[in-house]
Amino acid sequence: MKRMLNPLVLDFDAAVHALPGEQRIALSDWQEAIRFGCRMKTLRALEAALAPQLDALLGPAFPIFIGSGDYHHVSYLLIERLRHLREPLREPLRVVVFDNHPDNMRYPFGIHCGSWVWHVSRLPHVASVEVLGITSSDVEAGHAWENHLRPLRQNKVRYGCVGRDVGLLQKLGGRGANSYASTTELLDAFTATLDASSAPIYLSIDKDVLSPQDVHTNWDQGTMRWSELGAVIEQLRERLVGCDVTGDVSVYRYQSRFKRFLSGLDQQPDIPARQLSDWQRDQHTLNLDLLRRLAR
Ligand SMILES: [Mn+2]
Repeated sequence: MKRMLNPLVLDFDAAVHALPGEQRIALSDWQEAIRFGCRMKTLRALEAALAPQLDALLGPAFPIFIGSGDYHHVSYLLIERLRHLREPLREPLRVVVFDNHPDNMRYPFGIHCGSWVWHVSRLPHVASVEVLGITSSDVEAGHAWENHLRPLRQNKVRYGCVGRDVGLLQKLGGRGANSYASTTELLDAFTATLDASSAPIYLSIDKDVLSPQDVHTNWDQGTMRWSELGAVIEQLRERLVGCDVTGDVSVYRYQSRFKRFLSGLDQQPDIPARQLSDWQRDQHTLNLDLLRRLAR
């Protein structure tokens, strides 16, 4: 019989409804400091506050729900801490990210939800980071320069885009940048690489990769269907040494004018309260199915 996994909820923003068997850490006091982005020093302070609980919980049995995609940089802490697993990693980690954005952009003020992949690619126990399902214009034309190019040149960070022109990125040496005509082609190409190595996999899902036909998030969304992503997750699950989930939806008004300014640049849409509760209910249904698919 399949066992339901015990999820851990890092509860910054009350986006994630109660999940069966969950443990939940209340972090609303950290919302202003961490949301969207922060100094590395601030992320370290969060790490110190979480360390005792995280070390007891890290591992494949505990998918970690972080809330809105505005917190995706918390994944950096979770991946970094895998160095402290009781059973050390047998070989360097393959980090697989599903996201509508590369999350590998330049950001001079510390770390944020759009730059954390670059930080992860520099960790010594990480072999590669694949970001799959990108349909954002972040990878094209005038935005190409905003990407961290070095890990793309080294093939340490790889993009699997859908329907995007990555010609300029490739001209700049970004051989890790690829685009496919459809989600199906992208996922077929990805799953064909799975048998080539036995590297342990860390899975990070930002549900903004999904079509708005499945769920709504805080960000502009991709075209992948949950049925497609769910099937890939079932193929990966035996290899997972960790998993986190963002892309649940919440509303927040920053006290900091600086953060209001930065997040305004990204044109996140306003979400009416009524719509928010409907969207969170749909997200909850999907989260339950995700837990079923992760269970072994
Ligand atoms: Mn993300």
